[in-house]
Amino acid sequence: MIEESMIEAANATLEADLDADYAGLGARLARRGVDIEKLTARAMSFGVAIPSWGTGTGGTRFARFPGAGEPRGIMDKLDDCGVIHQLTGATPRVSLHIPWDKAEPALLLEKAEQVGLGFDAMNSNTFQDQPDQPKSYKFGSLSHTDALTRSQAIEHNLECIEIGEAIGSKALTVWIGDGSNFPGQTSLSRQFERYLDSMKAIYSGLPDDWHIFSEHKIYEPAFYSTVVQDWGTSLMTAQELGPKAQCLVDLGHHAPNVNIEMIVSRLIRAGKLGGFHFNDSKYGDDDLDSGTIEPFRLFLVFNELVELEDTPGLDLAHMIDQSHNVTDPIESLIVSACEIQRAYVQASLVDREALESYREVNDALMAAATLRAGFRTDVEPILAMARLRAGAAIDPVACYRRSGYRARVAEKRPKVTGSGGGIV
Ligand SMILES: [Mn+2]
Repeated sequence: MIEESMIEAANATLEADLDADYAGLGARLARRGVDIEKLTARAMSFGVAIPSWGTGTGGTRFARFPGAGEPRGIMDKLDDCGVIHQLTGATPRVSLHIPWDKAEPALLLEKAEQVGLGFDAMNSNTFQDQPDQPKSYKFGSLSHTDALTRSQAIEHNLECIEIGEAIGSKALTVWIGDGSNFPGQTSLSRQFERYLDSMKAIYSGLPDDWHIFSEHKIYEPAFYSTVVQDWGTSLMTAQELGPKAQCLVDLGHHAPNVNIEMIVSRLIRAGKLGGFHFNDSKYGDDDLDSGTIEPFRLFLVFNELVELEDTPGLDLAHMIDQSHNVTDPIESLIVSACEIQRAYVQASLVDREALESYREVNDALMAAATLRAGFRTDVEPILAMARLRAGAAIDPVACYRRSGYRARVAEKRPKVTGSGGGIV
């Protein structure tokens, strides 16, 4: 972790400027009838979970180029996640992936407490073969033609729930790589039936206060068809399973230009939106950092969430899921958490009353302008003030670089040489 005194010293040099910027923005917002303190309180209440796997350098199927001080295992990952939360004040929980993060639950809890974190949704992995597993997932897992392979995948998911229960998690996210690479290779309908049957078996092992999230993805690793390819299939799954089943929307898992904010709106209408995996993409699921390519789309997603935030039962799991191939993962996760929080705050300052009145009289131009006024507002002083008040860093990346954390852990963590990549 980073010394508190170091964060305080870094903040001390920036505080006067921040106060001036905050006061200026506060005055501008007041003229629009917006109370800056309410926005700052909202920023402080916002949290997004860090994916444990995001703390390692990601890769493509071509290569992976690990950086210095790569985490050796879950305990190192939790250290890194602790630093991200320490500096941003916006990432209070970690989402684990099993079996990658398997460890004694008592030790996980002890470490999480040490670094000031809790646990978010659990993630199962039936898209890879583990060294000791009897059945291969080469041709699928939960939807495999072979009953024993399906059972093995179901058992693994039940084990993820068991581990999650021991560490205070309340949800399981299921994403499968099942699909096909050739037309005719599989029965599209029977494969889906087998998937549903397997999901029902997992659902029956779900504790009462848990949720199961089905995560859709348009393609890859299967390149012709994917069993849970879009939100329609995900919604059908969630509806068929029951009230504890919901859909998880990973922003990168859609075709380019798909209107994701509409999917968000529809899933909330159906009472089936469970959470998000935030990231960004240019072409396909290339897992770029949140807010780097299409910040306006991120804002529009949050606009739906804020507009519908009083919907009964809406309780979303916000998680990041992206691949950091060319940056220090800690820096990317810091910036991404702040970008996600930024979109939330920008969406929160949209004048909803005005927007609604323009909609009612079909004033498309002013409705769009009202929405854009939120997106165009530079809310950085609000985010920085939220961090300062939470004891985090006004400028988290600068503070992180000055701390020398990466060089320090690199001394303890052995150098990892390049290897074939792969990230979900
Ligand atoms: Mn995902």
